[in-house]
Amino acid sequence: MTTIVKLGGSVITEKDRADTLDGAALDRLADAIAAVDVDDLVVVHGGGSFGHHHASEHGVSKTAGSDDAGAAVDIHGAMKTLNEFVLARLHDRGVPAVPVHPFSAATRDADATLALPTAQVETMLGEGFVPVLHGDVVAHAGEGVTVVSGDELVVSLARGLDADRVGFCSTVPGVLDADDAVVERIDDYDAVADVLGESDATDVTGGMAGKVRALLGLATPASVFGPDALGAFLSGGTPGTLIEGGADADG
Ligand code: IP8
Repeated sequence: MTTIVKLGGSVITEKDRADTLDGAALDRLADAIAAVDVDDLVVVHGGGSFGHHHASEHGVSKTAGSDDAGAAVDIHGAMKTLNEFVLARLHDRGVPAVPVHPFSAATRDADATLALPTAQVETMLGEGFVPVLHGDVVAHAGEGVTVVSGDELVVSLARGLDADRVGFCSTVPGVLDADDAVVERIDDYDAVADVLGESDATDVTGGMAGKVRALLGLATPASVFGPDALGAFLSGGTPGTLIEGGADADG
């Protein structure tokens, strides 16, 4: 049983202050991960005030690239720093976490399609490690480097590893409807398009609409939940919103 969990960058960092960890929040998530013995767990984390701050300083996004090596190393370096914080908190609790840096492994082709080889992650899982990936920059044909988000990595890993469960630990307790109540289950984008807002801008900034659409394209069921529910998810529950595209939707 392979489980992939994404720790949102806004959850583990202080989004408004550059390069600032929310250590207390990360401690609580690391506690939850250490408390449940999940077989074959892959962790992915976002950029928060580390990656996004440096990416925006260099004008780099998922679509706007840079061929400046200094910019690439700066953004990647900020993400490696955050990754080291995550690893350290997991190690403190005995979780056998090891880093995987997407910049060294993944690419985007000229159509912006992401390719993330998974043999390394699979071998790590087989050896009992918990691979910890992160949003990063990747070499992008014709663009230099662009940002790869943690959400994109989760979707790619879910397909590549044929994962059984995917979880997004986000700042909100799930996908919210117009009254801010958590939508329990989504199996059809049109049914929730109104509350999610159907704008391209939302997608580019990695908002909930783009996330839901991408997750509906997966054969793997995905849960979106808040930080307090990470333990419940890892224990096999479905807190927050369950997004199920269906068995035919293998993308
Ligand atoms: O927070 C972004 O990852 P995300 C990573 O998952 C960078 O969107 C480098 C900005």
